[in-house]
Amino acid sequence: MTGIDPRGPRFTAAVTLVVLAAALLVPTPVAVVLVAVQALLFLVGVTLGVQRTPTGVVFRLLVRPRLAPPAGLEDPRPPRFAQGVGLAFTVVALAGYAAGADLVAQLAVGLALVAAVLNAVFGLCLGCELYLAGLRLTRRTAWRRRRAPACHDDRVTTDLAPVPAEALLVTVAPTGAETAKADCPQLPTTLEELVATAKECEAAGAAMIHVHIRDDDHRPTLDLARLTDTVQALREQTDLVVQLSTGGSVHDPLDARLRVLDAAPDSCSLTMGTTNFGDDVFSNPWPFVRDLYQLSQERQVVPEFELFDLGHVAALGRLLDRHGLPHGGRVHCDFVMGVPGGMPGTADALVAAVAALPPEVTSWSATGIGRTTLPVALAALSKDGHLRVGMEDVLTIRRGEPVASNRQLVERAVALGGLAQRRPMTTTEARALLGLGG
Ligand code: KMH
Ligand code: ZN
Repeated sequence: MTGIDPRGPRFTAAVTLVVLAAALLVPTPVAVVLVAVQALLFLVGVTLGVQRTPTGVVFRLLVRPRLAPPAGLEDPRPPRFAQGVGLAFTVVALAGYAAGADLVAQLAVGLALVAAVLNAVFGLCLGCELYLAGLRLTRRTAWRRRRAPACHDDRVTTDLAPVPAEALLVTVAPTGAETAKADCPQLPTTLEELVATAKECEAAGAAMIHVHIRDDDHRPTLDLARLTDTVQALREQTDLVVQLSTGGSVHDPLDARLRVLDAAPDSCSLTMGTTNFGDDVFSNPWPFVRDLYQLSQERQVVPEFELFDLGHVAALGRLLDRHGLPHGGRVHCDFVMGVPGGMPGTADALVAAVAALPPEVTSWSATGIGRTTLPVALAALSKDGHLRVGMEDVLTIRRGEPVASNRQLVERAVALGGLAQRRPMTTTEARALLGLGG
């Protein structure tokens, strides 16, 4: 789904305002013609989308080129629904005129006019609000009806192949940006090491890889050429879903983190707010979150929303409300728990966070940092969630014993999943889960 410039529907509403206001001022025979024309315009909006109405086309060809780029793009479905509401009012008006009930007709035109004024003048689209309210209501009902409230497929987009509930997505986060190679020589920091790890982890049951890269001195980098080479190498040598980190390290500037999408990964991480990160701050101000999200929509990169705190869960709801669904129509998020400064890595915190997820969410995974890795994994499985594991998040396999390899962590996640009667998801299923077409 491609987003649209929100000023287009507003322009269309302004034209509607003029047509409907005129219909209230002219004699009935002329009013009937005007309302019929407006009904036809609404019909086009419903069938083809508001951006393809004659006014939408005029906006795109003549108005938009004279304006600054939009602050963001919007989901075209709510305004399309609003066109349907407008159509209903104009049909009622035409029926009123036909029945000689001019007052009823004028009332219907008047109500449609009020909606057009609110949209054109104040940017408030009542039909869109109605659409979103309906969406929330139906999804909440579906959510409650589900035996397992956790994840999977049928709440948002029923047009994509469902993924069996027993399939467990295992994401491997093999490197991270916060551990030094000198402290952990088995950390994969070169491209060769990363690809070797990725292949091993895929064979062990991982279906997605969350990638941070390092420079020749093993330090975190967001160098675009390296990122592009990494995506290409992972695509050539594995079938894993390739997710690039846009979090980078706590020291990376926001503009460099935005540029990560230039490497065209399948997926990108997208953290929903700022978090204290030990002694540092992992900065994610709202404008950055919004810009990164809109860029992901434009570039058709599927985001994984990283949620370090309960406030991030609320922010995700706000983002989806304001800017629509991600590319692909699925909403996948990952709880990163136990970061010093974020939510604790406990079953209680996970239950609270899952309960607060917006209804648009179609799947989620969880990872616990350090010693919270096992409690979080077990709690996630008990809530039918998916798992992220890897040396980005934990460096010991048990108390006092360093992790030997990422494969070891993936194998453990697969074994835990097996106890919960979940089998590792294939990469094809992972693509379906995440809304990665093809
Ligand atoms: N390295 C952390 C500060 C992400 O990859 O998107 C941020 C992080 C999140 O790892
Ligand atoms: Zn990361």
